[in-house]
Amino acid sequence: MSTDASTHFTHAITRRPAPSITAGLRAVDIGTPDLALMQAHHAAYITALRATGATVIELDALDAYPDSVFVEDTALCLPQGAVIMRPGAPSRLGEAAEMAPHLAALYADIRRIEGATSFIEGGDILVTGTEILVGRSARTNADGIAELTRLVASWGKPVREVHTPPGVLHFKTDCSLLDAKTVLSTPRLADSGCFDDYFVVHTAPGEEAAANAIRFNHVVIMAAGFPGTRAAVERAGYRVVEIGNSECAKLDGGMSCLSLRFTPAK
Ligand code: CIR
Repeated sequence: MSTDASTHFTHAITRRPAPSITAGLRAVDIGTPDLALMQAHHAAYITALRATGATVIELDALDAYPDSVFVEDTALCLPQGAVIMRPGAPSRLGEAAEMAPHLAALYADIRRIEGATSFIEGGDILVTGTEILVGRSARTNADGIAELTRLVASWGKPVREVHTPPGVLHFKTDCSLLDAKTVLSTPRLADSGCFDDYFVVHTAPGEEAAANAIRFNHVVIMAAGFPGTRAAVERAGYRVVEIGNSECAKLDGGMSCLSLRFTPAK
């Protein structure tokens, strides 16, 4: 496995799930999340991140924002600096400003998506070894992508716009980076051709929900319960850690959504 900056990080930020999580956004109502079980899964997730040697910052719950446990959507963190997003879900817009001071404490260079018509969420952004893929979705629009492209133009990786499959919340709902040039993807997303320049490990049939994983230092953290996909990732040479995701899944959330992962510039 490589030690590329796109897969190796010194820091992660998480936020504790709030009691209001029961009011979190969901595409289809398949049941109310159980806060206690979500807290247990969240604690196991943080333990897995810390076990890699990273510093994990745990922010307090924000009851005013039911989806605020899904911190990934609030920012894009690159080695050179961080960009504060403008979430496309109105109930989540204020979460970005809540994250900004925590990143400002770690990064000298903080930039912001500010345009009134610009919307973009971190779940639509996959940073690989060579580029920044941004999926247009119900949450991320052309103006948001254009603004991000301008903001990161001097940071070394080009932005490439891609498309999130219809009915899928975020681009990364359906894919994850395994190493600088290798992705885990659902066949429906890979079939769009967006990963033609990458090695692709496919999710197993019926296990599309396993696609949202994270490569974090020497491990791949995956949602529990997808044995076919786990086996494919292990066959490709990766060490897998499984975390329960039953409660976040009720809100269309997965492993990537629960953290910002980064190595801040000094
Ligand atoms: C939402 O609909 O915004 C949340 N219920 C789930 C956000 C998941 N975030 C992510 O995939 N990055």
